[in-house]
Amino acid sequence: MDMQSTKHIPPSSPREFGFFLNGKFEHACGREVFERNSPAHDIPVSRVPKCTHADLDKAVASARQAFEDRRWSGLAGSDRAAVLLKAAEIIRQKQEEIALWESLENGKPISQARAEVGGCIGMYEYASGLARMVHGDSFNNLGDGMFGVVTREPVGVVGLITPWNFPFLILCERVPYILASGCTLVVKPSEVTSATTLILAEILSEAGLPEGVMNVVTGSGNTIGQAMSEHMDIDMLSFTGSTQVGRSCVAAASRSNFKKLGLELGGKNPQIVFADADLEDAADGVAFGVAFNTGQCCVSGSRLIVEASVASEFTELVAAKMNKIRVGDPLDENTQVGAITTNAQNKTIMSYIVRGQKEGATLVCGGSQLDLGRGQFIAPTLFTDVKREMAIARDEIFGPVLTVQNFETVEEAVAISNDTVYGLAASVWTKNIDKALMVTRHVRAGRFWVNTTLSGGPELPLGGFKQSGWGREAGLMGVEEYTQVKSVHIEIGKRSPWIT
Ligand code: TXE
Repeated sequence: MDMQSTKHIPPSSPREFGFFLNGKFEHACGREVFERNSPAHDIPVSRVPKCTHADLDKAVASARQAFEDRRWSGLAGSDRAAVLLKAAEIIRQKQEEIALWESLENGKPISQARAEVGGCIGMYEYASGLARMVHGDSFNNLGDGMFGVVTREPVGVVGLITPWNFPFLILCERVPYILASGCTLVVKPSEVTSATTLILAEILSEAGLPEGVMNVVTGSGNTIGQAMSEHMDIDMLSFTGSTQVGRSCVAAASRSNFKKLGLELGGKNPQIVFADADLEDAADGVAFGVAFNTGQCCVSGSRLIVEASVASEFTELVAAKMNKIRVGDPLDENTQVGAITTNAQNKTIMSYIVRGQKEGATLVCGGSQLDLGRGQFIAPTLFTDVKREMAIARDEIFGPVLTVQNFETVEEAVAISNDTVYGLAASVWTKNIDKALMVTRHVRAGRFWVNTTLSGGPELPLGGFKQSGWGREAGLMGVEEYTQVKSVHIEIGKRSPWIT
């Protein structure tokens, strides 16, 4: 099928999804349901059950049973790899269906959703290799009487809480790696974008994942999410979302069972542009970096930090690019930027735009809601005359809003870049290798791009410095995070007695 020629329309009635427990779907059956409206079309597209605490306990018990009887962790890595490879194949077959649900629930352009699902296939393929290669270490240098072996064991039952901005991509930056480690899972997707997580559970089951290894509970963050972070039988929690909720996960872990935590939280990521950069390329990259996914992106390049000598020329180039971005119906193949995902997020972004103007920044382009007849859309927005203390320069807005600050020296560029509580990502644009390396060394961020932005793949780990989180996902580290290390000391030969 030629994907690009597929013309999608929103469904005429919402699709009912169940939650996924011990290898099968459980339907609402009297539970309250959460109905999701497409943020671009203002019509209901899906319904998921609001799971109860009892449902969560069953899901955790199912994952616990599957972990303890070793139906997954006891397999050879090659057997786990076979399931992950099969899943990759089924995702490829269902790419269009998954992309459609991403687009309907999140509001992102179908072309972008399709590309994201395509990227996810590679995550399963890559993680399948890691299932076979994850290993420990050995020490043969401890003297003739001792041999040391370091093994890695799966950490156990993992709770995974995901957000609504990249429901499938963020899920797949974690699930295949967690499964490669041998852990079992209880996943809670965002209540507004649960469809593709439920579709994935079915795909994995079809690929041969044993029952109970991956369970999905649906429901809100402050009930089910909170209960997961407090749960005594979840060994590790991977949370992606706001820094505020990340903080509450840390508190909940400390008052429950000290579960291990992986946290990917907010960002206020710099785009550093030197005068010697290819300004045309950089302007395109900067506009893309802030507007992609309507800026609802933890690694969004939301702070432009530009060398003063080219600041006005460069800002004009960026504004011209931003004005040309095609904002519209996500189901239209030509759309580059779709709808704002939630009403709350829409309000947050608009309130920051108002606040920026009140605080004295100059609005160069955008700044308003776009009326497309239905849905919620915001024009890509650019502010100059931004001071470091302004809220638009400090807070994660999570929208298509770019602020501009100027610098004179490399040191100043680094200082402005680091003037944030976050440290998730950064980009630098220059043709001078020394400047690129100095900035890359001194800016504190977990992901860095040189003369590009927002690229990625299954090999490189993801995660943040400072208040952007703990730990790393994806890559080999993304499997190792879900393991515990055991050191084994093996005595060789006759013991030299302590008591004689
Ligand atoms: O996030 P929440 P929200 C940032 C972004 C955005 C802000 C608020 O700045 O404006 O967060 O968005 C679950 N215990 N990011 O309110 O609440 C929730 O159900 C456990 C950055 O939507 O953090 C969902 O599954 N879980 C970000 C997930 O947490 C809880 C992505 C994220 O929701 C919970 C999204 C609780 N008490 C927002 N409360 C990124 N890093 O990419 C909610 N949740």
